[in-house]
Amino acid sequence: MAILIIASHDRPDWWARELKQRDADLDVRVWPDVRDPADITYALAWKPPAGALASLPNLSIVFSLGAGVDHLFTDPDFPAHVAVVRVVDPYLTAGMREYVLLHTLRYHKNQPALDQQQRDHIWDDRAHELRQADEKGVGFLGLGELGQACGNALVGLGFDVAGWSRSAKDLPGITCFDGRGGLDALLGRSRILICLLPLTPETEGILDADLFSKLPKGAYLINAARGGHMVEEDLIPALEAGRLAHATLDVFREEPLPADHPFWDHPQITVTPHNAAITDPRSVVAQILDDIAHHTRGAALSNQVDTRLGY
Ligand code: NDP
Ligand code: OXD
Repeated sequence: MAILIIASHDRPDWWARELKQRDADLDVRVWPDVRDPADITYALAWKPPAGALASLPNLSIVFSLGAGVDHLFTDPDFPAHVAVVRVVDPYLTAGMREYVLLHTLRYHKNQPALDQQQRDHIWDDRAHELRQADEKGVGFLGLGELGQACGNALVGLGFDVAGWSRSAKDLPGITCFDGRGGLDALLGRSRILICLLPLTPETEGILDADLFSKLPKGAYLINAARGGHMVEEDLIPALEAGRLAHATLDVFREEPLPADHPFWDHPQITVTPHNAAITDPRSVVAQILDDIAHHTRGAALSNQVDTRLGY
């Protein structure tokens, strides 16, 4: 049994070091140093090159090094028989909760407009509508691990929180909508909309002009999920028409965001470099080794992805 780390942009040596610290006898290899491909039974992967996983004949589990798994399924040769496990981790959840609280509160307190007032040397403490947290509808696209954790934190601060998911839910303190039929109702009450959906064929391009038109005028958008959720050409027209007031984007169709991309300099857009929540190998390696132990005993894996649904 050998473990292959195949994550060129995600600190592969750190993952290798953490694995070896837990068990010095593990046979850990770092792509492209595979040696005999038949030795590899487990892969820890983030955006692996297309065809790389298919070249490992005895691969049984791929551990995504993030919560999302879309980076695996874009490979047309992704081996269908292989189990996929994703990250669900308290530190990752805390990171996203912090990001969502930071940017939601920034919007709630009108900070982007106040930043502009400062640049213009304007002292005006009455320029913005007074709306309390419980009068501020915050809507989540996605009510999974991250959407629920962030939603609960905002409920704790007194916000009027709602969310939308594929299957119906009943969550204390959160107004729940589901399915295509529930989306418009969620949008209509969301002054701050937060996308925490997985990227799948159903959710690709969901953040488009049509969706923006269903939000209250002057709504705020936070996309911390995937760049593929956004129809990028639709964003700046919606901001400039006042349909949206501001957008905070952590994820982009092309990452790193190209230096000449119009989002960088737009005054109504905040750009962060896909760091809303970062997987911490010190915590996640233990789960991976537990799952390998479960697999060896024939027991169920934790956080296994439904490959038919794609998340
Ligand atoms: P989960 O799988 O736990 O939750 C996904 C949620 O989306 C579920 O509520 C699910 O519904 C819902 N959903 C999926 N498809 C649809 C659909 N077609 N229509 C309506 N709802 C849908 O994922 P996580 O919360 O753990 O993570 C969400 C995403 O966040 C990840 O996939 C990743 O892309 C992104 N992410 C970004 C990070 C960053 O740093 N920017 C860090 C970590 C994650 P149901 O509950 O019914 O299944
Ligand atoms: C993730 C991510 O999916 O970092 O965990 O985007």
